[in-house]
Amino acid sequence: MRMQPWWQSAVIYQIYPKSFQDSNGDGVGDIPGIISRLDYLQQLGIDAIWLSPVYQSPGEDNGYDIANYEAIDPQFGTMADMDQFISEARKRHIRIVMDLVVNHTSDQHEWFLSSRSSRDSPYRDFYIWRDPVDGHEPNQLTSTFSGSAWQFDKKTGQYYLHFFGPGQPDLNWSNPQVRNAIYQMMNFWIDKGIGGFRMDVIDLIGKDPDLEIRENGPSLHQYLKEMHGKTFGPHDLMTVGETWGATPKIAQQYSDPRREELSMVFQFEAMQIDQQPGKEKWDLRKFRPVELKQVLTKWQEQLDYAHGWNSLFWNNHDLPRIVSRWGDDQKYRVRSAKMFAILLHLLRGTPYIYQGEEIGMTNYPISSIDEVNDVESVNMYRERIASGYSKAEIIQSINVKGRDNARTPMQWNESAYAGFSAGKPWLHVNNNFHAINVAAARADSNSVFSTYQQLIRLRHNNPIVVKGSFDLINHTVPEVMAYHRVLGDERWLVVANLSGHKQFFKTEDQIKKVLLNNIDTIPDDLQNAELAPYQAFAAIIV
Ligand code: TEU
Repeated sequence: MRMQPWWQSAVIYQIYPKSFQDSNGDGVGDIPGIISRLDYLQQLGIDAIWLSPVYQSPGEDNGYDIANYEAIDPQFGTMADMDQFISEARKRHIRIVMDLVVNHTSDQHEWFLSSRSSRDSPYRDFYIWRDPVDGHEPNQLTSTFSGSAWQFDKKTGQYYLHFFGPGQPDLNWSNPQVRNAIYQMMNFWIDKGIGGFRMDVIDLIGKDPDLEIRENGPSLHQYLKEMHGKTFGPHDLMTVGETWGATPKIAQQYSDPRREELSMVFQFEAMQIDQQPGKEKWDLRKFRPVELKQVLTKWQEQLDYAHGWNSLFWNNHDLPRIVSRWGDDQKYRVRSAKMFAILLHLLRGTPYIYQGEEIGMTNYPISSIDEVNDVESVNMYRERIASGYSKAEIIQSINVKGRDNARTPMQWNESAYAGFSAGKPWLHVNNNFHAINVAAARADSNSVFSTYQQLIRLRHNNPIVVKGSFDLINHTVPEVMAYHRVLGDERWLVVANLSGHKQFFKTEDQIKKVLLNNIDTIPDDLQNAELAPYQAFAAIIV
């Protein structure tokens, strides 16, 4: 039988380096800062760190625009710092998963500088250049960051493709030279002893721009198999692809080990239930717990876990904070943050924690566009003002969905700038840092942090969390999600009230031992129980 890979029982912690810990007072987080917090992460209990980009970059999209894959941006430190980080992490049994942004580079990458310099450049076909059609863009493809995906370049009289900002030209994956250059670079990092790769918008690399095919293009899986063979395949690494367009069937294609592609993918179906169907994330729609329950269940049931794997997450650097988004970040902040943690971490798949989630950090509301840093929100604001939306409406969308919500500096303690930096941070610190910070959470045995710690321990110590089957309990009110995990004779029950109201709950199960809860009182008669607002618990049952 195949050995259980380490990443199936692992919990991974995402660091957004710009906002994690500054060590030199310039207001920007850095690698020495991260090293100084490794003991904290070890106490939390995580197995690996997904490190958002630290490569050399002009920073138009906070590092997702890479100018040199084999150099560290000076604002984050040096390659020596990076090597030290990898080895200090290893001492604590923590692996480093690098962010691999290879759908595009920065327009400052030497490949692009050469590519745009002349039609005869040896690097011309590293990118996607097309002639104007009737003096206009070659077709209707649009950028995720607003406007056309085509940018005209006067010097050589052609357009280049950019699915993100114009400073992020798309690489031409149909060119074998591009693929080999990327594989070489990946091997550079593998040789440094990293733990794997998180692959940015990997479902775009098989694109066919002439047919206006963006994600899940015809060559996608072929490229991933090739990459597997030429880079991480023979090593014990984990890989997770960011795939906004994955269905359970597609996720299976990526993650079935027999296909030799990736370990798992991030899929975003649940993250889109609060937007209007067919519209953008800014077009808000009310959160309905029953829809979340349906989507989570669908993925638990439809992915064949014997031949595939899923990831579990509420948050990342592109998403609003879960406790503000679907919980209650005021009166029930602690309780609802714990409820979301318990609900997610006892599902099947590999959980990811985004920095600050483990202390229940919240969104940062703004009142004017001047307070916004993120390129996606800024461009959307301009575009929507031009098409007649009111300022108030747009600001509301940004407050609910904007990416800066998750990017405010980590709140470590009560000192100036929340202990993040000695100098003025690059992005505002949330004013609630006096109440919500790591020091306060560590001093309180009932904190959100301690719930995350316990959940990680439960996963490490109980194969049922990793391997047990999942069965939804069907007969619940729409606001309650409850499920069983079963492995051999062992049976666990997990119950979560996703609403801020009392709810009734009923099951024939009898509790043998309570494993975890977010309020002191567990209903003693499960045949006719009343759950408090946002109540959640996990128990071994008979
Ligand atoms: O994100 C992919 C992406 O499409 C996001 O921009 C996301 O769709 C958006 O926030 C939702 O509206 C990845 C990175 O995670 C993101 O930070 C980068 O900006 C993007 O790729 C480009 O590299």
